[in-house]
Amino acid sequence: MSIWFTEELHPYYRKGIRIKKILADEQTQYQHLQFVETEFFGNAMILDGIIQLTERDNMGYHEMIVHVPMLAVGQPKRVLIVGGGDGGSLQQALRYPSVTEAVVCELDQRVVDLSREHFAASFGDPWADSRAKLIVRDAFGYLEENPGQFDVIISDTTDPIGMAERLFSDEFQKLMVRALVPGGAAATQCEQPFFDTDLIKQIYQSAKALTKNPAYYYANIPTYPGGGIGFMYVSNTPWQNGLKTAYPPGENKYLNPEIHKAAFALPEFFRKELYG
Ligand code: SPD
Repeated sequence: MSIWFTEELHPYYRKGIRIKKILADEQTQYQHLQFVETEFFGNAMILDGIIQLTERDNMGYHEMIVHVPMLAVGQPKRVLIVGGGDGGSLQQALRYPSVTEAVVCELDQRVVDLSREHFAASFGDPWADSRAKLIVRDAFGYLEENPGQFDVIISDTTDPIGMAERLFSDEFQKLMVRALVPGGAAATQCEQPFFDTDLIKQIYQSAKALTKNPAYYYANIPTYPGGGIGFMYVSNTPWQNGLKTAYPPGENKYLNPEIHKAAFALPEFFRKELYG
């Protein structure tokens, strides 16, 4: 027997995946956390009814959110991942031999614990790397206390609902940019052009007021609404610098030079909305 899981992030749009087995289902201090074994996408993590990642299609998300800013910077040493308790971004960031420390600032320890158990086949155990440092707390306070510290910041968050709404605010972007070293780069989870146009415009405007070269880019992820998700690149360093940088050791499953460039090409309706 199999069960359909239906996600309704937007009240006018639904998508579903078929599930073989529920692996974990608990209410943590912060959220409803579920791990399921799906029929096609491997294991998946669901938070408050929204799919966060699956083993089969997470590579587009994690490779793009991590490597675009990392490659632009060139030799990143200190990296901060905001959220990211599942370990997918951490695994990608640790591929760089130049990285001396990768800090993950995650609010919910249970996300880390259960991801270690249910995503081990895909991510190994990046937490066992001596360069990985887990800080279980709200990212705002941590950013406030760490100005000018990071070569790269990855904001690997849930959708802007409830507690996570603040992570899409102007105030957050200011703190994030302040926490970068000069020439550092950030990438933030930045939703879907069709469904979230106004939010993305607002984030772009605030990134533009703070840095010289912000840009929006996109990746295909079948299990996210609309079949994909975008990211805001936030930096004074142009993202194009990364096109000349060699990839770190290890295998890319999504990113290649053509995808890197093409990810910044936007459909005309959205390009006009965003860049005028
Ligand atoms: N609508 C789903 C957006 C999920 C973004 N967060 C993914 C976390 C993966 N590390």
